[in-house]
Amino acid sequence: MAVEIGGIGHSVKRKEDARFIRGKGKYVDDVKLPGMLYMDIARSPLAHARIKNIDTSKALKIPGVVAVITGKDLVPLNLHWMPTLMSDKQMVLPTDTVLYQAQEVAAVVATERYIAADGVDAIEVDYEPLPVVVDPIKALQPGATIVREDREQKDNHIWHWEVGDRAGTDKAFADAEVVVKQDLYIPRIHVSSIETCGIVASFDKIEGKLTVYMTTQAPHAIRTVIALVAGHLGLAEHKIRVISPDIGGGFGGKVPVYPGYVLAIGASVLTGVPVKWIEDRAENIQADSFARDYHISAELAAKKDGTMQALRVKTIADHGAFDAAANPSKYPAGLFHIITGSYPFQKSFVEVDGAYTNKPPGGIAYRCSFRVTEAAFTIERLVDVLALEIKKDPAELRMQNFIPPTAFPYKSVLGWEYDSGDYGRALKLAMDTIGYAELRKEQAEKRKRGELMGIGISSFTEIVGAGPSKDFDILGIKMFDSAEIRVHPTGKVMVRIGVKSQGQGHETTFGQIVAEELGIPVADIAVEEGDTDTAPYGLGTYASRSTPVAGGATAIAARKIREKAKLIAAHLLEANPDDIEWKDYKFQVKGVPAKSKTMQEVAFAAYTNHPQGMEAGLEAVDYYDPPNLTFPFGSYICVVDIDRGTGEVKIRRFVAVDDCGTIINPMIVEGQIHGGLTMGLAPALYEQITYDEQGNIQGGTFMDYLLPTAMETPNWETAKTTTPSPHHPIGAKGVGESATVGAPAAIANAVVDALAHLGVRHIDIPITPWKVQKILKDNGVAE
Ligand code: MCN
Ligand code: CUN
Repeated sequence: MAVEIGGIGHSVKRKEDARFIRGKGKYVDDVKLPGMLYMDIARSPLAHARIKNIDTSKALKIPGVVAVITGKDLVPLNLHWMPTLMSDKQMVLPTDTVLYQAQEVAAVVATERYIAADGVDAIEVDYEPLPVVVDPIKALQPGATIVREDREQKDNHIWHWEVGDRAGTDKAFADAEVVVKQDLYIPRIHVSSIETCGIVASFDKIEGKLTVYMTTQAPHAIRTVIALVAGHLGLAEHKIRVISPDIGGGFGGKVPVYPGYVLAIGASVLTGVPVKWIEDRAENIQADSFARDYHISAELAAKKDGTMQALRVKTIADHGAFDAAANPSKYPAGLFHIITGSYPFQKSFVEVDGAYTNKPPGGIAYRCSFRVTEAAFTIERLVDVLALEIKKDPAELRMQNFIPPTAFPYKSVLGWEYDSGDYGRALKLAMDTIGYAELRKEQAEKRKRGELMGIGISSFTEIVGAGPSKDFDILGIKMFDSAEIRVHPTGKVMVRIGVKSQGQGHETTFGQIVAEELGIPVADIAVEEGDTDTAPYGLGTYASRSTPVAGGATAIAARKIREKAKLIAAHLLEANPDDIEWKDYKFQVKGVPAKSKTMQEVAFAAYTNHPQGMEAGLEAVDYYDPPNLTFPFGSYICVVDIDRGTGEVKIRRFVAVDDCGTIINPMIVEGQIHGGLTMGLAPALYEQITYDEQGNIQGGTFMDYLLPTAMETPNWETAKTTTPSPHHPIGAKGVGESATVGAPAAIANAVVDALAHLGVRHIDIPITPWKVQKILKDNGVAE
């Protein structure tokens, strides 16, 4: 019975894969509308320059070029600047100054994609170079080149944010028996989704209606923002339809609004013809928002026996030229204050300062619900630094300090209330699975022979599922989420939700939630997302919030349907509703299993034979505002071998134990973890974007920006524990980012562990062969 339903806990095959693996997905670039024009964008070769003149005459002479748009053209429309999600503003097109390399300078609209590109090549811009500042620490010093001359404040400081008890923490440090300190740089990296960003904007001049197909993770929020920003041009919210079709990976990179989107919409409104803009790969990696770029200085105070007492963290956040990060309004540094992690610190203080530099906007939440990756990496690295300092096994040190399972719900010193957890169980399972004790013995023997082997642990705590709406909003729009369920007369179901999959499998898993609640086979349930004309209002998919928030809405909406269905069942069974129970996916008269009705029978009756006085139909809507976030966690153990000749790090084994509460679809969760682990491996060993002194990007192509391929990716071994969330309607926590958050520290800790006997305490990621080989050479152990 249960197998046929395909409810919660079943590895139902992904419905969406039927089209994806046949190449039949429908992405933005598959949208082709009659008369459609194509847009391409001219970009600045310089990181900071005055624009003396833009000559568009040659471009306009190219046959097929319809229009060239510059900043000056946008001024009368008041569209040359746009608000960012972080209450900053960002240039759509510059009128006089460019602030980073690859910034948009002009747009060309043409009858063909390649003619638009020729038009871009023919635009002549006269630049006068200005001094460049790329280092946020230098940017904050007095006398530094000012990036944002448009601001009243004449320096590069964006904001200061702090949380915790400064004086109490200072005192705890002054009194501490042991203090360890570590500076860490978590480099700028870039989301590299298979699909780049794109839009087809189609403005119908007669109806006054704008339809936008767009690679966005949050279609409803985009609709509202368009209405707020372009309302003065006559675009009202009921005449704006945003459709987020299939998306080839978002990972946080498709949350912000990029100038290209605005330009394509503007071009369609002006021409009355559909306009398509599809970013190319180089534009995507060079100009779109970046992640991380945190300069952290962290200190941990403890007793001699290893009892952790206090944490003190100071950070400089490089946001590039505009603060276009996608954080909830209240938290400019995201949820960085989850940094106390899995440990019951008594005192903590965290401060972050944002800085402008001549670089593209940074600070997006790349697979890390708002700076959680930075936080988890810092604390899990710091715990290992402490272990080295007091000469204690890092597993033992963690076990000694973990917040005990009996302490949940646990209120952290920096203000979070962790819903549930059992950290010791997860670490023990990881240790047993990998054979930790044996590995330590092997390592000791190898060390005697001069061989380099390391074991690294990361026991992270995640924080996902924004809302609750009292604390979480974007530009004032509260973070709740929604579901609307309609049961048709023949017992088939349509589910519409306010979030939007970018590959996470929502069509399958949200169907499974409804299947479980209504006893209708998952095959009979269609799930639709991403069309603002049909889906209920929601805040979209990021921060692993779909399951915690829209998942809650889906379960509750289904339960509302079941409540009504019960009354109809009682009517059909000629019984008192109080005598009806929901059992084995059916309504039964208590104690008389033979007298029962299925949900399908009830659905038919809802339209053909419903009780007198009751409304016909069987549908429900729920807007769910979660009481709290969910706190998934895990323990990862990584074993590395290091080649003394090349400095290459080889991951021999990697065991990942994850706990995301109740699991809806184990196969999908495992897939999320595999993908997430590879995205954690990437910054640990390979990926980094750097800039030279002139602000030229050094990692602007996949020749220089190293994505791990199947060759570099080890065989991930996964296992799980299940600690349900006590407040979530089905006990589920989010999981989409856990592995990316947890993996980098396990890998870095393993490498440091392999080299610890040489006096190594820390290596900044990415840990490249070059960095390792230098350590080996400096210590005379290179082969
Ligand atoms: N799931 C489950 N049981 C749970 C938790 C989740 O079966 N206890 C399932 C969900 O139903 C969903 C998937 O796992 O099908 C991920 O769920 P969730 O953790 O709620 O995350 P979201 O759906 O909100 O996805 C967002 C998350 C984020 S923020 C990034 S970044 C990321 C990630 O998902 N981007 C992805 N995974 C991605 N996977 C793909 N293929 N593409 C992306 O762009
Ligand atoms: Cu943290 S990236 Mo995801 O939130 O889209």
